[in-house]
Amino acid sequence: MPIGSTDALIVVDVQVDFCPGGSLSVPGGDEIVSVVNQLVKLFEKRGGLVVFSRDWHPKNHVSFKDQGGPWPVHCVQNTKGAEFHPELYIPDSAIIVSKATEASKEAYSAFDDTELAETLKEAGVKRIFLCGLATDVCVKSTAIDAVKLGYEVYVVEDASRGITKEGVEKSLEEMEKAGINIIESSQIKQA
Ligand code: VGL
Ligand code: ZN
Repeated sequence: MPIGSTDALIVVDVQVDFCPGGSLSVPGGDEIVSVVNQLVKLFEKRGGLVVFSRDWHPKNHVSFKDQGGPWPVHCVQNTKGAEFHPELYIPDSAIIVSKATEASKEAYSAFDDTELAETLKEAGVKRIFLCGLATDVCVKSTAIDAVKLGYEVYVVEDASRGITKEGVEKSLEEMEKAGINIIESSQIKQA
C-alpha cells in the first residue's frame, strides 16, 4: 500500500492523560508510540499530510464527573496531562488540531467544530489513515466522520488502543459496517 501526497495520517489524542499514569489511562496507550512514530516518519518521507489531534478541554468541561459528565478530569488545556506523549515524534510540518475546547460541548471527533475538514480538502487528501487513542471513542468517532465526508478510511489497529476490550470489538465491527478498512501497520510499512 504505497503512501503518497494525497494520503493523510491522523494521529488521535496520544496524550499524557490517556497513557498509563494519566487520569484517563487507556490500557497499553503508551505501547503504540513507537509504531505511530514509524508511521509518522513514513508519511513525512512520502509527502503525506500528518495531523495530530489533541483533546483540549477547559477545566470546567461538561464531560468531567464534577460537571455531571462520564469522565474523570483529563486533558485540561495547558496542563501536563494534555501534552502529547513525550516520545511522540512530531515533525515541524505536522498540523495540530485541538478539539472539545468549549466548556459546554463534548466532541469526540477531530472534525467536530475544527478546521480539519477544510485543511484536508485544501491539501487534496484522498485517503485517511487513523491511529491513536482511544479506538472505542475518539478514533472511532473521527473515522466515522471521515467516511461521511467521502474519504477512503483506514484504521491502523496495532497503532491504536481502546479503553475496554468489549468497546474495541464493538467499535471495530461498527467501523467495518460503515465501510472503514481495519488494517495492520505492516500492510503500510512493507509498501
Ligand atoms: C477521549 C474520552 C474522553 C478520546 C476523549 O480521546 O478517546 N476519550 N475524551
Ligand atoms: Zn475528553
